[in-house]
Amino acid sequence: MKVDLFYVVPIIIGVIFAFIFVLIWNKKNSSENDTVSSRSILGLTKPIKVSEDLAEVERELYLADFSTELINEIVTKLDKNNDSNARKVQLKEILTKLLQNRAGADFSVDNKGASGLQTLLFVGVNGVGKTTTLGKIAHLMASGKKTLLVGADTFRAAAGEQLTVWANRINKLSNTTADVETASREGEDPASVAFSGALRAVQNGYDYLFVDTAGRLHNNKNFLDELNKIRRSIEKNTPITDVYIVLDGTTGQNALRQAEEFAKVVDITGLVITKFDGSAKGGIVFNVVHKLGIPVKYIGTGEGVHDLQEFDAQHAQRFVDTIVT
Ligand SMILES: Nc1nc2c(ncn2[C@@H]2O[C@H](COP(=O)(O)OP(=O)(O)OP(=O)(O)O)[C@@H](O)[C@H]2O)c(=O)[nH]1
Ligand SMILES: [Mg+2]
Repeated sequence: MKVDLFYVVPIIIGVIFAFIFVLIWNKKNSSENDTVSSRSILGLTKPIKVSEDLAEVERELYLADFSTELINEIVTKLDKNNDSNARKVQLKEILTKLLQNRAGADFSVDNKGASGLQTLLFVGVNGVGKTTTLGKIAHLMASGKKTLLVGADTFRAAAGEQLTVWANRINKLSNTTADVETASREGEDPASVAFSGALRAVQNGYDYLFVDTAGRLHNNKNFLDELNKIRRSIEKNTPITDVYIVLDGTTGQNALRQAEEFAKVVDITGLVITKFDGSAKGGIVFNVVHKLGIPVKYIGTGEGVHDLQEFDAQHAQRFVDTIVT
């Protein structure tokens, strides 16, 4: 009996310690996913190398996915006789100016509806990261504010649940209670969900109304008509202050065409480029701003709640400084 206790007691103590260790380890890892500091966009894209040879600079811009139209515009502005250092300075100036004239999130009070409600609508094609971006931006803005997330996406089965997961995450991380409004029955008209969500936000004094929409093909007329209907049904209750088109940064020139089609249906106020942590090339940021004259307001750098870079004039400058080398 004595011999048994000699072995059993240390084993039991060992098991208890191992159990406590596993508990602490799991807790640490799960909270780390939500508390990592935001991943910077700097250094995520391949740099543009500037040399004395103008044709070489042109080639570098092509490789970085700049549109032909924009490359031509840039190259005509570049001084032909510059050495590589002077050319680098000049190129940085041109690119910074392009972005800074448009960059910057403007959440001015003038933008809000009569009740002080700020309404943000998220649009874009399938899988670009609309819901994820909505969640990240809501988290950024929601602290201490009354926030409603509306899922006007009755197209995809789990869309409502995905929004609820985001609301729970936001509530856990910030001092707020983000509520969710989704379809009450399957196949409900997304415009009617948007309508009741907007009405609820106005009647109950919410500060922010975030409206998520289904991914739709940019060239599918029915889907675009439906989006128009969603927009109108919100506007019956409150003005839409921000319309963000979410573009997948890894899709290159295609993202530009998508944005052009969406712009025919809704007044886009800001661009969000996601998946910059993937194979995104720097050119896309400049192409969309150049073509649409709309500012890039955020850049997504991962799947986590903090993986979002606000893109103001200062960030635009730093972004250009790091990609032109
Ligand atoms: N790496 C990376 N993944 C992202 C980023 N943004 C979103 N994702 C991922 O992209 C996938 C699609 O994201 P969603 O937010 O569901 O995209 P969506 O546009 O709402 O999709 P639909 O509603 O089906 O049209 C998910 O796996 C996200 O985690 C990002 O910036 N970087
Ligand atoms: Mg979605």
